[in-house]
Amino acid sequence: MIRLYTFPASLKGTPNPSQFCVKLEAALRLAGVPHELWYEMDPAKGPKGKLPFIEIEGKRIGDSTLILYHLKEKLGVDLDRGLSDLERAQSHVIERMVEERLYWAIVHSRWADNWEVVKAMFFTGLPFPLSLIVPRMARRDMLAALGSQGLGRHTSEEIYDLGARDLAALAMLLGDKPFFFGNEPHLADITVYSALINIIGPDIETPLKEAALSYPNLVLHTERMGELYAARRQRQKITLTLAA
Ligand SMILES: N[C@@H](CCC(=O)N[C@@H](CS)C(=O)NCC(=O)O)C(=O)O
Repeated sequence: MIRLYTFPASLKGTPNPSQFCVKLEAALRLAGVPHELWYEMDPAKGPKGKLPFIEIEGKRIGDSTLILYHLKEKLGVDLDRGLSDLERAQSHVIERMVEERLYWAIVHSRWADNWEVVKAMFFTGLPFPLSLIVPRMARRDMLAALGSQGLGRHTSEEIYDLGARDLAALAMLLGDKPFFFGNEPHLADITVYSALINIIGPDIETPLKEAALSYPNLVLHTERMGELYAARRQRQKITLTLAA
C-alpha cells in the first residue's frame, strides 16, 4: 500500500494548503490507486525536503511530478490516457505554467501579503520561544525562495498582473468544455484544480482570487473537480506523524 505524506488539511476552503499535496492526492483518488494518507508537518522528512512525498515498497519518493512518472512506469497509472500526443504536450505546458509560475504568485499572495493568515495556519501551538523564531525563519526562507525564483523581484502589482494573465490563458484554453480536453478529467484538470481551489477556496481576499472569480468557466471547473475529488474519497487512514 502506498503511503502518501502531505501537510495536514489546515486551511478552511481547500483540501490542503499545498497545491502539490492536493494534486497528488486528487491524482491517486481519480486514478483509483489505493493509498494511506499520513499528515506530516516536516517537509525535511521527504527525499526532496518538500511535501508531498510517498513511500512505496519501503522507498521514499519526492516531487508530485516525479511520483506520477514513477507510478506510471511501475503501476501503469496514466492520468492522460486517451490524449493525443499534441494534447499530452498541451497538458505538460499547462502543468508547468501552473506549478512554476502561478504557484509563486500564490506564494506571494500568502507569505508576503497575508502573512498573519499563513502564520496562524502553519505555526499555531508552537511553544515559546519557537513560536517567535520558527515562523520568522520560515517566512524569511520562503521570501528568499520567491526572490531566487525571480517573481519575488517584481512589485506586488506586477506579480498579480502576471498571475492574472496565467488565469486568463487557462480560462481561454478551457473555453466552454467541462474539462480541458473534453468530457473527462486529466492531469491538467487536476493540476489546475489544485491551484484554483487554493486561490478561490480559502477566506483570503487577494487580487488573484478576484481575477479567478471573474472567469465563470474556471469557477465551474473548480466546483466540478471538487465534486469529483470528494466523490472519489477512499476509506482513508489519516495518521499525523509526530516530530521525531
Ligand atoms: N515540485 C514539487 C513542489 C513541492 C513544494 O513546493 N512543496 C512545498 C509546499 S507547497 C514545500 O514542501 N515547501 C517546504 C519547503 O520548501 O521547505 C512537487 O511537485 O511536489
